[in-house]
Amino acid sequence: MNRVTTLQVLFVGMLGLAVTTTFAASISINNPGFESPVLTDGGYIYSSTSLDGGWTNNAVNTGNAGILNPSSVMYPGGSAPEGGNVGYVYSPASSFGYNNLTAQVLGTNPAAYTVYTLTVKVGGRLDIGNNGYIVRLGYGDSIGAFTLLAQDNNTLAVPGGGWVTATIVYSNRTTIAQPLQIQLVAIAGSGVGNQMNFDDVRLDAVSIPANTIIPEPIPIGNAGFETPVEDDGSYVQTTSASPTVPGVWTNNVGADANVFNAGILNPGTNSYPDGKAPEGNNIAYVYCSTSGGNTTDSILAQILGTNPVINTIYTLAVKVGSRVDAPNAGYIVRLGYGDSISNFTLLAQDDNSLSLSNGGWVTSIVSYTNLIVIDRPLQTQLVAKPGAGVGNQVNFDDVHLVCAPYFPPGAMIMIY
Ligand SMILES: [Ca+2]
Ligand SMILES: [Ca+2]
Ligand SMILES: [Ca+2]
Ligand SMILES: [Ca+2]
Repeated sequence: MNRVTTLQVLFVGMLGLAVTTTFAASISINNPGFESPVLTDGGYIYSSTSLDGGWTNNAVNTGNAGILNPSSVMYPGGSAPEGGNVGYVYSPASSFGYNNLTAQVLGTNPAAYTVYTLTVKVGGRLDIGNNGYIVRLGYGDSIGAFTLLAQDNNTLAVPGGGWVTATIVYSNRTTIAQPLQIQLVAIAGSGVGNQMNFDDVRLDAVSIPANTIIPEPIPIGNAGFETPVEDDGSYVQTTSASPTVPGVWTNNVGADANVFNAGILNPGTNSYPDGKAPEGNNIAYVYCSTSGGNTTDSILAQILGTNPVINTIYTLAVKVGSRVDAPNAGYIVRLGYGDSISNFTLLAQDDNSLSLSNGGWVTSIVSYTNLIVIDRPLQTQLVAKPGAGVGNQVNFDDVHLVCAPYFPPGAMIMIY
């Protein structure tokens, strides 16, 4: 029997779950609150390899992860968010640039058309500093054989002596014949005793209809500007000898007098509250000061590895920020195509539609529905407009591009 139906484009994932759900099933996690073994207040265990209850370390530094019953020196009242114990991961100065972690391989494989929600409590001790966290959901039967599905790379500021809840939502399209794996990471820092704590790990799964259209991410190199690793307050900039930002970003240095018009920065407390990036530890800066010789827009661009596909909706999302200690004259986020900055055809842009507040971040979203064949690569451009004032710049972070099939209004799709 033939059946005629209309498919609807449902943006799940980046734009949130837009389908009616039935119920969430919890996926079993061993020792999810690190309550085994029972420890006295202030007590801890550690291991260079495995911990009680299924957690395994990457074992680069002996003792880099363990289980802890925090004392009142570490957290107010010596309490944990759940039970009495928490997990800890330690990434000391000696491992700067290398992040230690603890991981658990679960007994369940990723299922098709399933939305996974992972929540983890993340804490920072009062008596020891931290350089941020990463919570990862992926698959693979060992730490060395891990494939990332989604992560929260230090998007939340963790207060000393306090806890936040990291939440990852991932919509999975196809069955994967390897087990789910959770990784809890402490980002290495130059501080002594650099450590993150974790607790109350939960993973829920919800089935969604098998005709749900889940947008596909388009790979963007160095999308969070985390390469190279920079210490707090330090940066790398372009030079006349190397007119590109590390990774695959390129600037328009040939277009104006100032070659130092873009770079990568780990913001210090002088430029953003808590010295925090929206994602990870680094951000991009694009600098366009008329006092520095810039008279045209400064552009940081990436030419992507795919051409625009016909009948496809593209959605680009970029965090845009303004430093406390530097002026800005506005930003532009562009989606287009072309194999160089000068050979660029605009498809859609956000030309400074959001107001930037000093020390704050907004999310610029650019959407474009492509209905024609284009035989040149997609390109994204992050722009700072020229302005007076020393240090005139805009900052960018966490660049995401997804695509989904477009069905014209009223399109009838034959399903047999
Ligand atoms: Ca606990
Ligand atoms: Ca305690
Ligand atoms: Ca970043
Ligand atoms: Ca910082």
